[in-house]
Amino acid sequence: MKDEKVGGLVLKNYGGFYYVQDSRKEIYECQLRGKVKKQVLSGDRVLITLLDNRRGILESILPRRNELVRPRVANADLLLIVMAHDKPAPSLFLLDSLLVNAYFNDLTPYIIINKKDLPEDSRAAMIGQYYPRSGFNLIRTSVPAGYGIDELREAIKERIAVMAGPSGSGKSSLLNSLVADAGSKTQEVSNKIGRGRHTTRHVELYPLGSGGWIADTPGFSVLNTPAMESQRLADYYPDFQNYTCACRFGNCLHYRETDCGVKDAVADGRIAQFRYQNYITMLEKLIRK
Ligand SMILES: Nc1nc2c(ncn2[C@@H]2O[C@H](COP(=O)(O)OP(=O)(O)OP(=O)(O)O)[C@@H](O)[C@H]2O)c(=O)[nH]1
Ligand SMILES: [Mg+2]
Ligand SMILES: [Zn+2]
Repeated sequence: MKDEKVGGLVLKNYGGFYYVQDSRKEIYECQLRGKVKKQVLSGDRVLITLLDNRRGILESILPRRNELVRPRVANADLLLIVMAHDKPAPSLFLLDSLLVNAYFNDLTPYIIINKKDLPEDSRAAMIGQYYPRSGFNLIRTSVPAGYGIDELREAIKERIAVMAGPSGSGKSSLLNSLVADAGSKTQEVSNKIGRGRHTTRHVELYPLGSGGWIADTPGFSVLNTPAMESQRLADYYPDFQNYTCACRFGNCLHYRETDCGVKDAVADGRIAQFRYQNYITMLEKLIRK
């Protein structure tokens, strides 16, 4: 046991300790070795020296594959974009912004349409019609009916998932039904954090009994497009890629150009009109910058 080093995953930072889970699912309360200067994030893969009584010393952080700002998590694999059938009605612009952010940060997005037990708003119907046939992952869920939870659990297996979406769409409720079997209890993430308040946020990764981890995030309604060359934006619209070969110009922005394969696809409904409009809104913001 003495001086044995093992690898693990940081689940949370709380009260000055880091809680690190090893491959056998044991959780160690760790103190930070003084020489570690970088900020340790939930999701970090680390090396720890084991002490007695499930304690340890966090020795070093392994290289990160990505690092999100909101929630502040390292090494996330999946972005679960939670929208509701209704209450609140989905925002198509927020959905497309979140998709761009997911691809930009090298996350696999899953569109989760929750509250399947409620009648669907027309925007929820538009999402259901367009995205699955255009190759996006989409799962419908209902927390009270227990619908779709197993499918969601299967998607998260062995991966680190973070959630995003408008306030009230059911992110915390989904998280609670996913982790119930792991015996964890989630606290409500406060929505009041932010503007003018200096509260430190403890982002916690909750292990699922079936494998994988999930983090909650308070809801929000707007999100910036990541800073990039306007030319790059279409790279983060995978459904446009089948049509760009028909653009006359190699550097086509699919904007004011003539002979544009993307605009042709919009004209005959292969790309949804609203999706193209959201692209143009983001593009114009990038051009103006
Ligand atoms: N009918 C129905 N209500 C749901 C469902 N899931 C969640 N709710 C309800 O929707 C409300 C909001 O759920 P939350 O889980 O707090 O939503 P949230 O996305 O975490 O919201 P924020 O934390 O504010 O971002 C609660 O009253 C839930 O009980 C569902 O599938 N169907
Ligand atoms: Mg919540
Ligand atoms: Zn084009």
